Amino acid sequence: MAGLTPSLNKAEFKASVIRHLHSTLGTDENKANNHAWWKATSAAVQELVLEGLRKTQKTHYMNDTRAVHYLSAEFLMGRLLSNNMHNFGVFTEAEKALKELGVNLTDVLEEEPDMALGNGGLGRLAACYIDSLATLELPAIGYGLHYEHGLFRQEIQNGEQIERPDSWRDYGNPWEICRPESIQEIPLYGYVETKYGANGGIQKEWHPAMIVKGVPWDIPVVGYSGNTVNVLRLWQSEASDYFNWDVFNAGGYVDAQRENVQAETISKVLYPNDETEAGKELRLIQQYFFCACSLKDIIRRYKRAHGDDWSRFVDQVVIQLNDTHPAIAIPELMRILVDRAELDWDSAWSICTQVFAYTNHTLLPEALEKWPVRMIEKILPRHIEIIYEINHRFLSEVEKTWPGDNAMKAKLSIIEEADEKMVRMGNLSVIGSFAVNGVAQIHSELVKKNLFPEFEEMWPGKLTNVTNGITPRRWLKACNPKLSALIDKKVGADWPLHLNKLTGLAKHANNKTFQKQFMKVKQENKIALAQEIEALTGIKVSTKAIFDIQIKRLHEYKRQHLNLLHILALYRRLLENPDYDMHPRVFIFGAKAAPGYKLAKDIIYAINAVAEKINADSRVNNKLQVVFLPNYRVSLAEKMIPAADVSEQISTAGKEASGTGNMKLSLNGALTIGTLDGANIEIAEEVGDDNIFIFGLTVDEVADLKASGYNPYDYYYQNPELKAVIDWLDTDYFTPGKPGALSSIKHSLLDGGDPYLCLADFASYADAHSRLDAAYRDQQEWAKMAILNTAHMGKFTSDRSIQDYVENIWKLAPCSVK
Ligand code: RUG
Repeated sequence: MAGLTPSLNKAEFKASVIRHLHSTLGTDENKANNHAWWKATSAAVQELVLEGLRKTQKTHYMNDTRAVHYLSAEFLMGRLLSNNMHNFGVFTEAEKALKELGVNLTDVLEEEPDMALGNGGLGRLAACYIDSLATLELPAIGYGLHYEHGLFRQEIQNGEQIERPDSWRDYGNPWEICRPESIQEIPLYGYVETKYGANGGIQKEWHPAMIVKGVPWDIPVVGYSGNTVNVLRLWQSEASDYFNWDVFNAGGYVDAQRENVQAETISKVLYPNDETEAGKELRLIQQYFFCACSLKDIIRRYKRAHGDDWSRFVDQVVIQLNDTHPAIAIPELMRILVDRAELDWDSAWSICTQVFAYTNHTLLPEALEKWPVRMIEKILPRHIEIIYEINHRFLSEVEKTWPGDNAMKAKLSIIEEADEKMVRMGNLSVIGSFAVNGVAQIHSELVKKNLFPEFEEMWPGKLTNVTNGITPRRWLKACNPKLSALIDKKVGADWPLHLNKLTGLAKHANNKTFQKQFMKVKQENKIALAQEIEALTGIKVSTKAIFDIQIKRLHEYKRQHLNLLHILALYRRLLENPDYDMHPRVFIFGAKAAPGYKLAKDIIYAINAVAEKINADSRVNNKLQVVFLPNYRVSLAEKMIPAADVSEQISTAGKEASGTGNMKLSLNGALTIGTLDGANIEIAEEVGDDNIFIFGLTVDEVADLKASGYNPYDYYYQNPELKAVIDWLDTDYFTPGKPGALSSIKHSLLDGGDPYLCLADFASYADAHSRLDAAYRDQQEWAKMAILNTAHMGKFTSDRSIQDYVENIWKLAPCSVK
């Protein structure tokens, strides 16, 4: 039953923390505050981490391992101390050691700022994947950007979202290590010179107008059991010395400063977009910067073992492109191989197309990246030539497949011939990769059927599926210690490594004692969350109520406003009939909106306005409460998820590629109310139709309804309750003295055409909520359903996803580190 053997016992841990308090921080036990204890505890753990890192790197080098290089513009790591302690098996020893020192570990953990170098699902997925890669002892490096400011901190003022800068390293970050010995220099702008060799061959030389330095910061990634410690390498931009001195010597001190600022701006901020195109020159430079640094790093490491012999490159290196954000790596590798290594085009292209694989995370047209040709031409003049050459050769393949079909060429071309010529990064990624995957079964089917059907025809088998997953170490073991302890007793303590073992809980689902234990844990987690809610918002919620949680980025397709319409309907029913029969419910939201996304911010404002009104209305308060928790982030998710009774996964069918919050909530025993979208479909398959509340239109029904001319007014006029709640938004009931403050939502739902079909799904959604309410009344039945959710989530461990990548795409072998 025992978990991992701790690598330090209590006494050793205590001694190490005190040593660091004295000699790393220059303070002592009497003076230290929680922040100092956090730093000293982290330093004690970092000693274990660095030892593991050194051994891992040596082992990988000695074995000349093939490795995956995971390129991602986002890594949403959250906090690392608790995770690293769990992975080394020292959490309990540390807790006891600190207790003896009069220090509470929970308070110490709260000192750590979240590493929020990502927006949402995509960035958190990357973090789960590097956790699993290390746990499965696979040689891997994550590559990304060392943003000075991660995702903005959200404050709510008078109901509105206010964005504040995030400063995650203001007081130093105990985990990261700067590696000046591996600095790279990255060219930008300038022009391309064409040279003709004696044998008539053409040589291209890029004369950049600017060089920036890429400084690597390594964050060690500790696998569960602590054997393998891989690295997440994040690039920070700095002005290159030689460039500054040139300008400076020419008398341009101010200009030199300007160049400094420009260079440092590259890694300054994470673009706060999720699924919308930033459309900024700086964003393209960010993408190129981290890809170019990473490729140079990959090639440096390869050359250390293989010199200039490129023949083994494809055996040693696989590069996963996390979305199209790193797609510029494809022409960059071609540039290196053709212009610098002087390989012929075909050999270079053969290498490229055996090295890159691409993950698509969305079908939303606005999220499929395109860059103006003119912008790439200006920033990366050689790359635009290479992109044209790739395209030219690709279009002759299209000509062979569909002779004379110019419409087909226009559709598949990397270049979109619009008023403003654009480079389609999705097409470039598919053409330059040997494998392309979607992130859930239905999503991958839609990628094949709707997004890239012609590519599927040209290259059958290239498009595939890897359903997303989540690390059970962070998302159950660490965040829900009470449930974890209960599970340990039933199925043994090794489920964090073998999540399918949770099926062993199923046979206890009808056992009344186990049901009581399971629900007791849920209740204690709800009490803890209620305390957090009160601390953050001042709202006292009833812990007897159903905790109904929707946590994710704010987007129309995720339909937080559908949830809100239903809350309004419940409120109205309660006002009309004070005896309206419903189990008390607390609706809890957490969501950030992209700062420029007006309607998303209006929805946040509406949720807060409605919450304020309802929470202050004593007529309904024993039945209905609404909470919007500010600054939703990984560490807040870790507190909310264990306390959820209900998980809202209500996107319009076909719009959510996968979702991963759906997996985390269900794993922690929440019941899903959801559409047949993304991974909800696979969750339903696993937990069974009786243990999930499915509602709404299917993907095909959505398509049919849209094709037949969807008119939201049809639903508005047919459903008096729906009409009443929508009209309510137009009054000043929720925003006294400010009529019209919530009208933008009504407008988008009616005159705006309701693009995400909230009205079409409303009745079915409300009905599913009634079923859910009825089910909750039978506590034994509910407990059984909750247990079966936890029991059947084995498929969704990120270890399984990584294993799928390894077997079907990367062809990697583990390398055990002793
Ligand atoms: O919206 C998707 C989620 O459905 C998915 O679970 C997640 C990880 O695959 O990626 C999200 N996503 C997609 N974030 N950004 C994009 C488009 O760039």
